[in-house]
Amino acid sequence: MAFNYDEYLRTDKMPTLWCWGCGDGVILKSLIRAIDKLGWNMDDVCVVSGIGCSGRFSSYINCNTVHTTHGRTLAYATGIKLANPNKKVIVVGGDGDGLAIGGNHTIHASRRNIDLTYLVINNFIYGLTNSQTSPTTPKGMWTVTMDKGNIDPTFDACKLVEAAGASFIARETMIDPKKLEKSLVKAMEHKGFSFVEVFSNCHVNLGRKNKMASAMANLEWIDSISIAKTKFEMLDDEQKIGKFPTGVLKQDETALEYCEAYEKVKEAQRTKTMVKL
Ligand SMILES: Cc1ncc(C[n+]2csc(CCOP(=O)(O)OP(=O)(O)O)c2C)c(N)n1
Repeated sequence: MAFNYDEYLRTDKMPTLWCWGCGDGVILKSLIRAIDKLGWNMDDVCVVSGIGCSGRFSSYINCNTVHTTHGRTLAYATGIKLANPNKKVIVVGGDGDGLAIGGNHTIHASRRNIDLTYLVINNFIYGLTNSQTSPTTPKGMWTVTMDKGNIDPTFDACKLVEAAGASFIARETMIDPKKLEKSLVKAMEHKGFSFVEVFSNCHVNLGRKNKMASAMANLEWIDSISIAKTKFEMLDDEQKIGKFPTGVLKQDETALEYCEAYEKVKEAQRTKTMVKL
């Protein structure tokens, strides 16, 4: 039987505001199927999103939702989770939202290991505001703010959160929504901070002046820079340049989760002792 997405969507908000061929809808469907697979009750789920095209996730998914300010998703989500440790909190944002204006929150949520799943939709550009350079825009590409070609070095989000201490890290592409769904299931099952970066297309704002103005052309480029982790590891250093490994890149189930650490603070307060970690 066909999967009934409508059960999980605010159908009165359809059609979406996303451009034709945008990856955001495919990613939303992967997220919904992953939640369905886990059998979660939508009353227990909270989706927090920022500002941007990716920010529309909280408008379309039918559960508890918060559409927050640009770059501040993780701050809101941290508060929501600490006050409701039994609820499932999923955060969605763009590369601009999570790596530029919200980059600091991404570092500290990773460091604290709070039990949130953070889905960063990396379309390599500021989509909603029409093509400004983001921290992941490849060098040399046209943007409205660098119309002679981007000179800023490109940023690897997965390496950043690894250095900051995230206990679960995955990277997938919108080209393989089933694989994305599987990684999302693992991320959401993980106890601690799980970071999932998804490469997605924005053929309208990234592609239009970078010779990939169709969704297919943009996805072909994404395919050319993405490579399964096991194959990536077999490449020599020179071959690795400009390529990004996909799949689950890190999974550590032993790190202390932040809500559990906070319970220890409450216990120390009750017993007037120092926290025992
Ligand atoms: C504090 C603040 N600064 C700037 C903006 C304008 N703004 C809205 S969305 C956005 C960037 C969107 O890009 P990204 O986060 O990559 O998400 P996408 O639209 O590509 O999904 C910006 C700069 C804003 N809303 N608030």
